[in-house]
Formats: sequence, structure tokens, C-alpha cells
Amino acid sequence: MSIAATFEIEFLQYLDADGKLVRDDLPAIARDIRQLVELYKEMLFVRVFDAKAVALQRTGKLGTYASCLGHEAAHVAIGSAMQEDDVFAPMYREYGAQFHRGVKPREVLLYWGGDERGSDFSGPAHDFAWCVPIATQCLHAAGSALAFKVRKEPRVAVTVVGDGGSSKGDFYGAINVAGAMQLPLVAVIVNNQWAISVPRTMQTGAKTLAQKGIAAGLECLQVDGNDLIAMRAAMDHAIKRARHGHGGMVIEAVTYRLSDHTTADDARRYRPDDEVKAAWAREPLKRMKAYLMSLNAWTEKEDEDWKAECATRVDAEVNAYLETKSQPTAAMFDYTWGELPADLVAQRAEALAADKAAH
Ligand SMILES: Cc1ncc(C[n+]2csc(CCOP(=O)(O)OP(=O)(O)O)c2C)c(N)n1
Ligand SMILES: [Mg+2]
Repeated sequence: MSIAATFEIEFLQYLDADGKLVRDDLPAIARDIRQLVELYKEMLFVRVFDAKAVALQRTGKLGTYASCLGHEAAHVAIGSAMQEDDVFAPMYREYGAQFHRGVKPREVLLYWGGDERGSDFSGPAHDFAWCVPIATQCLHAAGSALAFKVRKEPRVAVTVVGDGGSSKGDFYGAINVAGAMQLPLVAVIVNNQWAISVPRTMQTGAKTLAQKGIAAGLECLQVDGNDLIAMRAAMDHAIKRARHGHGGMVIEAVTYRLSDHTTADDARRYRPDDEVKAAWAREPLKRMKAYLMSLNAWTEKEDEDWKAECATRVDAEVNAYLETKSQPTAAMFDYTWGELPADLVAQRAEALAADKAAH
């Protein structure tokens, strides 16, 4: 017997859980300390926003909300590595990436508050809206990547899918076409270990999720998704090669969902406490802060001041959200159909009558 092919999956990490460098061949991003500080500040902003959004839901001011607690490094790295004219096809919790691209926190709140105007965000109009049907965004991104290739535009489509979503045919279809046609597609699997209550171990028999890209002919890499430097280095590499016509890549960002799945979930019912506790020891902000402080690039006082500034900025966004006038009841019927079918005409009349009775 001879060997038909051999494969390896590399794991990329620069900062360990305590913020200590584990290798000295630093990537470009790590040599730009001022930018690292800015990215750390973005992570902290997202964390402050996230806690506030959960509190809003708990006090009845938001319908539901999908927290991004613990995913900040992966998300900020993705957003900051992209060019404005690249296309982002997110799932539903990548606020850190989207804020970097210009989406406003008030728009995230509007969306989760049940107001579709939140999807008309201030980020690039060519980015896709939030995508709840699991993994379908991968196909949207692959389609965009195909368009870039056909038009010979040096642009890249970036999508995010969960560990659970990477079990779906939509994900495999997207990476397959990217490999077959050498499309500029970067698919980031944010492996936060859980798909609601289904653990990563029940999703797949594969040793890594990154290796799913091998069958598609894509370059694959597993990254410490809590290490901002590693995530940015991986994204910079993937986007550069895609932009220069060298094809797509699958990046598995290994992280942990520190929150419930959404505010409609109670993860204590299915997750062991010690697993969550161990994950907190590896979370992304603590290690980045420790690293920046070890370089004398950040202080405890600056951290406190910035956190306070984030709270002020988030409060302004919350107020803008709360002050947004609701759409009239008829709006949910009026903008999807050219001509409303008879059953919806009846429902519309019923909804308007109920609305009138309530006021
Ligand atoms: C097609 C489809 N099936 C099922 C669901 C219900 N659902 C919502 S989130 C989710 C789990 C997703 O897990 P994962 O892909 O790991 O992403 P995470 O939420 O952990 O970031 C499921 C099954 C859905 N939204 N869409
Ligand atoms: Mg998951």
C-alpha cells in the first residue's frame, strides 16, 4: 500500500491564557502596539455592550438576545482584518466584527427588539444582515466570492459559522464550491463548544473542525480563538491569499460560549459548572490586558477609565434605541408582498382591530 495523500492541521497561538507569549516570531499586528491597544479597547466595548443588552432583555426592553460573551477576540479580529469593500456574512452574534465595520449598537438592539430597521445598518450596505437559519450565510458568502471572481474584483467574502453549523450541508456546499472554483472565501468556524445544548463531541467524529476544509481543497488552520493576536494573524493570512487569487481558507477559532445560547436558554441545565469555570480562565480579554500591561502599553487606571467611557457610550446607544418610535402594526404586512394574499388581508384587518381595541 502507498500513501495517496497526507494532511496536517496546524494550531496557531501566540498568547497563552495568562497573556504570555508562547512564540517569538511575532506577526505584523503584534508589532503595532498602538493598534493592539485599539483592538483591546474594541473587545472591552463589546463586552460592556453585551452585558447591557442582556440586562435590557431581563428587564423586558428587548425581545431576546444572543450574547457574544467570550467570542470577542475572534470577532474583533475578523472585523479588523477585513477591508471596507470586502463582504461579511455573519450569523447572529458577531457584533465585535460588525461594530468595527460601522454597525451601530442601537441597530443590534433594534434587531433583537423585533424591529427589522436594525438590519438596515450603518455598516457597509454590501454586507449581509444577521442570519438565523443556521449555516445558510455560508452559501451567501460563497455566492459573493464567485461574483468577485467573475468580475475580477480583488475582494474577499468572509463568513462565520458555528461548530454546530459546520455540520450542515450548506457549510459543506459553500466550501466545496470555494475549493472547486478557487473562490476568495474565508470561512471561520467559531467553535464555542456548544450548539445550544448539543456539545461539540456530539456534532462530529472529526478530530478538528478545521479539517473539514481539507476535503474541499482549502487551506485549513486551527487557531486559539481567545488569542486576538493569533486570530488576527490567521485572518490577515487568509484574506491576503484569497485577495491575491490563491483561494479560500477554513479557520477554526477554538473558543467557548461563556453565556447562555441566547436569553431564552438556561445553560446551567446542561453544562457542568467546572467546564464553564475552566473556560473563564482562558477568556480573551484577561490575557490581552495582561499582555499589554506587561509591555507597559496599558494600565489598570486606563482600563477603568475606558470601561466607564464604554458604559457612557453604550447608554447613549440604548437611549437611541428606546427612543426609536415603533413601526405601526400594519408595517409587518405592508412591505413583503406587492399584493397581499386574502388570508393576510384578513390577518391585517384583525391585527389593526386588536391594535385599536388596545389603545
Ligand atoms: C436551519 C436551522 N435549524 C435549526 C435552528 C435552531 N438553532 C438556532 S441556533 C442553533 C445552534 C447553533 O449552534 P452553532 O452553530 O454552534 O452556533 P452558536 O449558536 O453556538 O454560535 C440551532 C440549532 C436554526 N436557527 N436554523
Ligand atoms: Mg456553537
